[in-house]
Amino acid sequence: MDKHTIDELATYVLQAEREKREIVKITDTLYPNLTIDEAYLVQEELVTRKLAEGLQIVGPKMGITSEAKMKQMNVTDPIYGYVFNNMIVEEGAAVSVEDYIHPKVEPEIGFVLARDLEGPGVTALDVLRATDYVFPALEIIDSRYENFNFTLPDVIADNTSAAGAVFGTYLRRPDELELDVVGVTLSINGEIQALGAGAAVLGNPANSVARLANMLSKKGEKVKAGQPILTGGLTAAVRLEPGDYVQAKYGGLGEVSFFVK
Ligand code: OOG
Ligand code: MG
Repeated sequence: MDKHTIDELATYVLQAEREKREIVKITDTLYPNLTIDEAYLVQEELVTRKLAEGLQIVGPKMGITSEAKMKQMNVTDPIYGYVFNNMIVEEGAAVSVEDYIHPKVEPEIGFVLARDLEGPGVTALDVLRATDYVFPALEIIDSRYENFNFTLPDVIADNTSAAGAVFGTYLRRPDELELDVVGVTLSINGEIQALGAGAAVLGNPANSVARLANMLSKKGEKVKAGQPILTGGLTAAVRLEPGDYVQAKYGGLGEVSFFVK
């Protein structure tokens, strides 16, 4: 794929994000044969441009790591993208639906590492030993594509629908919990909309961080100490509406919430 096409596709997706409007997915007509590797080149270009605008990467995110998400999105492999500083929502704060296209929310378990992890060959055990703490999180996703309908290359090129993140402040050492059996409920205005457990994410969310390290190693990159890492939705994502009070509660890992107006 030539540089001109990479630039064109990055512009296509970035403009939709900026103008908060849906676009037809890339693989429909613009570039039907987009491969996964090419899609990551488009994502890299998009990240480079955001950095050039003065935005900062807060941390990486994994996506499509659970059966619930694979089924909901009709795609089958984990992917990664990046959360930027302008996407951060304070715990307990309010977001406006007008700042998004068709936002959804999903509960996740976050990790912060005490030391860098470099693949290949990183295991869940390596991750747990390198982890400083885990924390509860809510991710706001907002695919730029019509009806949240996309193929794997499309969603990779769209920075994996990244749009918002609320990081809870309840921190736990990973050995204080059995992460696979940490339960979670996602409720809106007090009504449970979805529920799950840590094992929904590749058997254990630590596997998701290992997978990230191993995927990044193909580009000569590593998972960095100190950055919050989102390991992927534990449940299917739920559409946000004005008036929503969104709360995720975890077994042994506290809770995290925000409002929608
Ligand atoms: C893609 C983003 C997936 C997750 O946690 O699975 C993701 C999407 O569903 O739009 O963030
Ligand atoms: Mg997610």
